[in-house]
Amino acid sequence: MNIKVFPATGLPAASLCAASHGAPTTNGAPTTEETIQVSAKNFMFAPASITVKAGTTVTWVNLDDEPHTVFSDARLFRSSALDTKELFSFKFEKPGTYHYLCTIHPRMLGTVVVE
Ligand SMILES: [Cu+2]
Repeated sequence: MNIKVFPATGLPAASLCAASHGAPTTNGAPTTEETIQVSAKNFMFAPASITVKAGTTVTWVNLDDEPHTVFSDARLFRSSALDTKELFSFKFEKPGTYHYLCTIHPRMLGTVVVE
């Protein structure tokens, strides 16, 4: 038996994805909400040292075939073991200098300076 399926016509195209922060249309103009990506690759964090503004979210991505972690010296944040292509994010609210490492490969060191 055929069941008649009504095509979903007449629905408005998904309403404009409301940009959560009224970013100007200028391409690439950063607002106060920024995301910076750091990769873990070849057993190094790259870039190993970054400087960001307070309120910036830093996202680490593991591009190696080995698991890595992101572990703050000050225990401000710690990821679980990230498999290939897995992400870990942390939002830096307070200015300061934050050192971190990979607990599996402690020679992997990185620094986030928050201004
Ligand atoms: Cu590692």
